[in-house]
Amino acid sequence: MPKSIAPLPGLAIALSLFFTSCAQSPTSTSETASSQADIPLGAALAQTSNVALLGQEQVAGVKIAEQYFNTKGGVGGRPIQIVFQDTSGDEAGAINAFQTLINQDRVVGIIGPTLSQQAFGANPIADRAGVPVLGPSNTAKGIPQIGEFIARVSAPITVVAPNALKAALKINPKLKRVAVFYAQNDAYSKSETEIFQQTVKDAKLDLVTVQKFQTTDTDFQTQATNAINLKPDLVIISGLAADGGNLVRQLRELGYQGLIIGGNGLNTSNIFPVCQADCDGILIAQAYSPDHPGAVNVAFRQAFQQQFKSDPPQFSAQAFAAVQVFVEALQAVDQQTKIAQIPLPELRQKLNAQLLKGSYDTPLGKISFTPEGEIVQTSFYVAQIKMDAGGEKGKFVFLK
Ligand code: 1QQ
Repeated sequence: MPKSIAPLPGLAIALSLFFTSCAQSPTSTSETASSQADIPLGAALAQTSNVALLGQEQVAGVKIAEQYFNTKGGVGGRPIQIVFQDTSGDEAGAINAFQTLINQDRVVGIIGPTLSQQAFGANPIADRAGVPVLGPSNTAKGIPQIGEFIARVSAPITVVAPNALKAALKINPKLKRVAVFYAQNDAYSKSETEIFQQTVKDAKLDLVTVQKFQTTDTDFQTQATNAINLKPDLVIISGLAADGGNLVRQLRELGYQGLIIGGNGLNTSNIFPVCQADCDGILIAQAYSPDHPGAVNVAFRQAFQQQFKSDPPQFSAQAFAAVQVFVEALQAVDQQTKIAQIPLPELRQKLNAQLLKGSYDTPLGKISFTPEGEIVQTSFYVAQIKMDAGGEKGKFVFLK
């Protein structure tokens, strides 16, 4: 039996700090977005379930962006209105949220969903309906290829994840034996572990074991013991926040002392209440740094700090960037033809074409897209979690 299974004590409190209910839907049934006061932009994110540990950071980023761009005049003087639909943590929830946003809320585009696993279910619906989707955190292989209306602001695992291994080798150049864990019921985890395993082999390290689990698991004693028996000096985990945090904790409780790399699903301070002091030292690759010097990032960081008293995390920055891309692409469309005069299906089409053409100076740095909808981004980082001795407070320290 596990000694302890973290009951996610932080989640209820953390969630209560956020606005978790759905925004009012625009009521207009007009064919254009013109009779609506504001321009409706959809956000299909996980606001409930364990996946809200990740989704709540996205909601925060989207809201800061909404306020920021509306203060700057929105689109040709018209504000945008973010319409939130909670996807919860699974595919069915994402599909429902997408359908509501497309058919009922009549949004111009959608930011979401939170997980790649959900994107593979929901994105084809938007693609068929001709509604542009920007994935704020979908990192698995194959996301932009879902269709012509699908793009992402979240760099793929292939370019992000290997940086964490490089950082681990810098900290411990002698490390040799690597144990890999991944959640086999999750698309991102499966995609990320492939890259990690290949990177381990390319670095001529020994991949001593590959252990599988489910994102719903809470007891990892068997897999952790199997791995520890093989004396790894590096453990790499591709899973989500709750399961990943519990796995870290149980590895440490069973005596594992080597380095740990966490994948993108562990990339949130919401794992701190789960693994507490045992979170200390986890290495996680980052597609965002709060220190990025661009003016938009400085403003974003300041707004985030004011509200949450901490630096913005990657998921919030990516969500902000997704709103920014939509707003700036809408502005470009509006300059050609007033968007109030464009029927919604045509507006969605024009918006999709425009957003793929543009380049954007975001908190993530300068980004653009390939014609297929893959993000083009240049700056990546690695952070290490530092916990205080009591295990209550922690932070992500960016490595040089
Ligand atoms: C994906 C991910 C998640 C861990 C982001 C929340 O990277 O599902 O693609």
